[in-house]
Amino acid sequence: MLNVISYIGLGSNLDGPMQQLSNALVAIRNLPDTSLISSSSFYRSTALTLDGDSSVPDYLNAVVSIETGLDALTLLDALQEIEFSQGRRRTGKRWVARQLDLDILLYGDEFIADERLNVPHPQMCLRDFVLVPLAEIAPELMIPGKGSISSCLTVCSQTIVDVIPDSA
Ligand code: ROI
Repeated sequence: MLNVISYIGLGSNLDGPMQQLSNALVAIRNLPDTSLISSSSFYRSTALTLDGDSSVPDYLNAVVSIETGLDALTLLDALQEIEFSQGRRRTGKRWVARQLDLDILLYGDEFIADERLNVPHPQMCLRDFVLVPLAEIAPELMIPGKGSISSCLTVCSQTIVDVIPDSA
């Protein structure tokens, strides 16, 4: 049963980001009870870091929308399994380079506050590497509790360097 529209943010800056994102798209397509609705282009972005460390490699970012019958925590489990299968090991450290990050940005219009999952993603409106690809696939989307993408874009980080043409 497919019913909830969810938006997933993808990011990678380790071990072949282009291939990481491409493989993740295939894996998301193959999730049970789920269909991929749309995927944004890939965007190269400078790493947002805690201390502005400029030696951190650039990221590749994208956003996809899916329609899914999985509940939010089952979806999270499935996405973490994809991250793991693509080499990601959680060290407990945040802000470190990673092979693959798959974040549930939105799950329908639900607000979720769980120790494993907060939706809408708490930082999504502060990050242009989320908002710019999201605006590409859903320009009219209203973010629950935050408003329009364009209003969020006026106050967020400026990391996007360029769009990779024909990458979606
Ligand atoms: N910076 C960019 N540009 N893109 C990301 O996906 C990303 N992910 C992260 C942090 C460390 C916040 N920086 C990022 O988790």
